[in-house]
Amino acid sequence: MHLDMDCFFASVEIKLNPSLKGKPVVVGGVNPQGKNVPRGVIATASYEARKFGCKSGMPLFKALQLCPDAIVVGGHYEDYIDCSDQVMQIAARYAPKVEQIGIDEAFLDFSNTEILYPDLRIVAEKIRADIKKEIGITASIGLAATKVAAKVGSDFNKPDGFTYVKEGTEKSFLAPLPLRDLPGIGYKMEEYFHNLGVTTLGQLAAVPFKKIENWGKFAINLWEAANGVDNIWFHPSATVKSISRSETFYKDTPDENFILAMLRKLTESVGTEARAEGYFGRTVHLTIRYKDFRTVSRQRVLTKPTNVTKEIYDLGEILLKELWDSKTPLRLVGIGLTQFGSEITQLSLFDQAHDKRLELEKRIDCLRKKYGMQAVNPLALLYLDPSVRQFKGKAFYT
Ligand code: DCP
Ligand code: CA
Repeated sequence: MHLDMDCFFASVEIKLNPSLKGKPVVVGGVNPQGKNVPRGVIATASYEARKFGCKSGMPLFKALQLCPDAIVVGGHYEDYIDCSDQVMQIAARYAPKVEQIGIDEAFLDFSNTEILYPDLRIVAEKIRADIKKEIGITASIGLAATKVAAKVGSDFNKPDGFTYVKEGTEKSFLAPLPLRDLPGIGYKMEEYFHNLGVTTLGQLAAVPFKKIENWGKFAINLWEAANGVDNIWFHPSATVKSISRSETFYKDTPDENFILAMLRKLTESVGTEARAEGYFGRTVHLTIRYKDFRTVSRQRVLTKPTNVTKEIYDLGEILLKELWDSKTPLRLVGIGLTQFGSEITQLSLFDQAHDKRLELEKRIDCLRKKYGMQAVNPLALLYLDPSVRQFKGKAFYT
């Protein structure tokens, strides 16, 4: 199942100021990473404004040309995060596994829940109703047996829509749709296929594999997706290289210091491996598991690729605090680093703090190699063993 909020930032702005309801609204201000968007570009538009052609990424002046009556709002990033958290919490009420892939969207995994939920269509409608009632904004859901069909399905009846793609009909559901309805296809790729006479997903799916093979890896992925089959894009942790660690606690605990210390310990291990392999990750993902085994994860892109433990941890801590209410006992925490690229040395020329920290951590790596992982410890690890005895005679750093 794929859940996607409708014109998300605009919906939150309308919730904050209900007098905007029913009006054309465009949002300026910030992007999904909380950064200011380039001056004058809109983040999204309400569906009333979309009727005039306004859409994400469009320069504001152009949006106002198309829709002179549009009301420009924005900047309430904290509220977008709050609403996002509430949405994900509602999803986690029903789904055993929630894989959040953006600020306003997630895949909900209902594998092996047939006995609990004989009809997932009812569950989808319950989730949408809960969101509407409790948060006051609308969501669209696509329900399908593959992620690609679910994702395209959630866009199919927007806004406030539900689309059910019966198992076995993924390919025929996708067939009449234009190429751009597939996530990941940019206008350049679309143009490339148009020149070959391929404009719909059905036409793409019908191209013989032999031919697709010659067009390269990207085309193979698209072709698989057009055939309704999940490809590498939809298995981020399974097929793309990722370094991750998780640990189930000795007993469930709501102790924040303990959980943060565990997160730090796990991140030490992730960072050490990334540095040893020479990998620089672009995305940090964090997972928590509640005592009833509900598992929730969230990921975010770093400002620049890194393998510095402290930088990975700092983002992990932010994600943990966004995802967890600091009260409900947890049984597991996990952190991972993905989306590896090559070393971007030029970047570090401008960032002395990053360089210094990397130098420190590399020295610690050397000490640990010689004297063992426990030889040098982050101070926070004391929370894992308050008796301290285990750490006697060891070195600490923060
Ligand atoms: N966003 C952004 N800049 C972009 C695209 C999106 O800042 N270029 C932000 C604003 C969106 C939010 O991320 O509200 C979610 O993005 P979506 O692509 O899901 O778009 P919307 O939720 O706005 O619209 P839709 O109803 O089509 O899902
Ligand atoms: Ca959305």
